[in-house]
Amino acid sequence: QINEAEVVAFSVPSYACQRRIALDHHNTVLADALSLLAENAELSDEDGRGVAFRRAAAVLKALPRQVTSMAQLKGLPCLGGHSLRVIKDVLDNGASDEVESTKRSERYKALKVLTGIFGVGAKTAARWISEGIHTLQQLQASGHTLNRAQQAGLEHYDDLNQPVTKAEADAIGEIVEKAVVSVLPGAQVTLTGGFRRGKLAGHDVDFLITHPEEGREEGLMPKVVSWLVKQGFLLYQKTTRNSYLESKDDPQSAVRVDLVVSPVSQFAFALLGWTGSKLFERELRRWAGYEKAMSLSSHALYDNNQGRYLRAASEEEIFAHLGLEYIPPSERNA
Ligand code: DCP
Ligand code: MG
Repeated sequence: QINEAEVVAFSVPSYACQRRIALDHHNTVLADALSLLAENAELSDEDGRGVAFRRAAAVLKALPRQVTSMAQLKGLPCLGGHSLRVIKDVLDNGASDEVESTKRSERYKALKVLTGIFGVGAKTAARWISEGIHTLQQLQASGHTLNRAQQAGLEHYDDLNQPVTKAEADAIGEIVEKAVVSVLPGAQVTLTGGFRRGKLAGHDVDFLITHPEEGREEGLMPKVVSWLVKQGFLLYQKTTRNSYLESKDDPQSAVRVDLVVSPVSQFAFALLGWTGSKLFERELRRWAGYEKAMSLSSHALYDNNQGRYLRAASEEEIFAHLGLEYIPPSERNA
């Protein structure tokens, strides 16, 4: 006998940037299942499906208790039919057939292995798979010419796929700090990305660099890079941002590092834009566009109605411009 009054449906705001999502939450099993399907969609170059699963996972992460019945999910945003089927499967059977068979599929495994190479994206991996290449050995035997980033990525494959710990991130932060102040005294380095959100491990270490005097940061990136190269640290640089470091004392260990330089007038936007999570960022931009007629980037915020850029010296001011409650980095883990 079902007592309807006992089923308390949860309530969650529509946009992930309106929710506080800490690293620890109450629905890890369900969120992990949906995240795996999101990852598989992203690896298959189906970003729309990927975002749909990410949004569904982020709703579950925001719930105040563990989900035990489908009835609790009534009225929640972002839960489409596909996500609901996966959730039901997990609640009924302890696991989802679709998730388990995806994990076991040759295609998913090959996509993981190949995109694990620094410089290889979903499209390249898919092309190789269509040629029957599923492993690093098969890739090497195929005679494909890899670009410089990919060659380096292959050479340091194991290192670059090893999660970076917070301790390593801090050690690298000291090196970057030293490089930056050596080439531009007074410049400031801020840890962004997952580590700023409180994660204890990450796939890379993200830093944002600025100088309190506008304009002084110009031309800083190449100088920082050449300082690091001279010290024997920097192995390879892909673009102005993606790069990775190799430790001088231990040539075996390589770590991905992302460096971003921002003029101080844009610093708050860059800080907000590079702290993540990726879904949180996407939702902030969606909120800005759809709800406020504003365009947000990691450089600026433009108000389409007023026809002007809105200045901000802090993340708090940007949230205020957007009409959102301030969410601290540790609760942006959507
Ligand atoms: N970012 C973004 N969109 C992208 C890439 C990055 O919004 N396509 C922003 C949000 C990310 C931040 O940059 O959180 C850093 O990118 P990472 O890929 O390093 O993401 P995280 O640091 O969050 O994760 P990890 O711990 O795996 O490094
Ligand atoms: Mg990161």
